[in-house]
Amino acid sequence: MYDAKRSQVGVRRWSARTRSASRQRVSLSGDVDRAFETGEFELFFQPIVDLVGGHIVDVEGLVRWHHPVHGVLGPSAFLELDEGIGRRSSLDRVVFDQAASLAARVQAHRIGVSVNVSAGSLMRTSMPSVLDDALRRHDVIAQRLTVEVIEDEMVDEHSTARAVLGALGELGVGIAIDDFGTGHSSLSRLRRLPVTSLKIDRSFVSAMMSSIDDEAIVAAVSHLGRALDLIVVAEGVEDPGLRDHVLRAGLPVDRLQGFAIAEPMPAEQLIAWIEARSGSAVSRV
Ligand code: G
Ligand code: MN
Repeated sequence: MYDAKRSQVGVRRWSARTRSASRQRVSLSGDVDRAFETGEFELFFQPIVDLVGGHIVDVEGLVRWHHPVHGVLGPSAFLELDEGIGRRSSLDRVVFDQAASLAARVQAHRIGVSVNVSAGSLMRTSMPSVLDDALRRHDVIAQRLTVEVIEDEMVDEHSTARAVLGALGELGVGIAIDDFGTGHSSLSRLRRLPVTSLKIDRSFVSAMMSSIDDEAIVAAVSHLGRALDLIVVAEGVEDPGLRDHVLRAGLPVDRLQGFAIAEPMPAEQLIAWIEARSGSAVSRV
């Protein structure tokens, strides 16, 4: 009986699906070097609008890998792998460069760009200068760029991460706590670190129209953000009625992001989206 159970577990562990997943990981890992050489990583951009006016004020850059065989892959398919082999610094370089390039094109429209960095990036003391280089090359002021870090990765107990965040703060780039409300948060961390905005996790935002509890969490977090003078972003806006709902409830949310506003899109499509909404041209350079 025990043996049978054990072998069942064994069968499940080594199912065809798992094997093909691990084969894919191995093959992806071998593909990463080529991907950097041939420029297969592309930053997509998702608009972030201000609550009251509905104008685009920022975009979040989300990396995609145009894999010649597997198609378009999101970060969950390759970030861990990239981290594991210590190549995240190359990915940061690509991401910062594409983010700064777009920021240069949209800065006349007063639109900023946000990028995601991982715990691994926060452990690299060279990261702020890699970002600074990208900003200088594209002639973008630091204030136009925001670095997003998920709550649990903002380990201020670790002196390297704290120094890196401090250096980013000194550069003048914004620092956002991403997916706020899902991690192990120390509220005092919000005061100690040079945080400038707080993104309320999409699980609360997407459920707030149908759940009083989730609305209570969004209300509490947004009031906390406002009290600490942070820009409060609600991410995961999937219901077109959410904007009115938040306005009626008088919640101190500054910005909205989500599929109900726009999905992540390539730079050229974003430029067209901005031009269609603003009626004015965006730099082609
Ligand atoms: O962890 P972070 O907030 O950076 O994740 C951004 C991810 O959320 C992207 O993959 C993006 O495509 C996705 N996303 C953006 N808007 C929405 C939304 O309205 N609903 C859901 N479920 N996901 C979204
Ligand atoms: Mn993010």
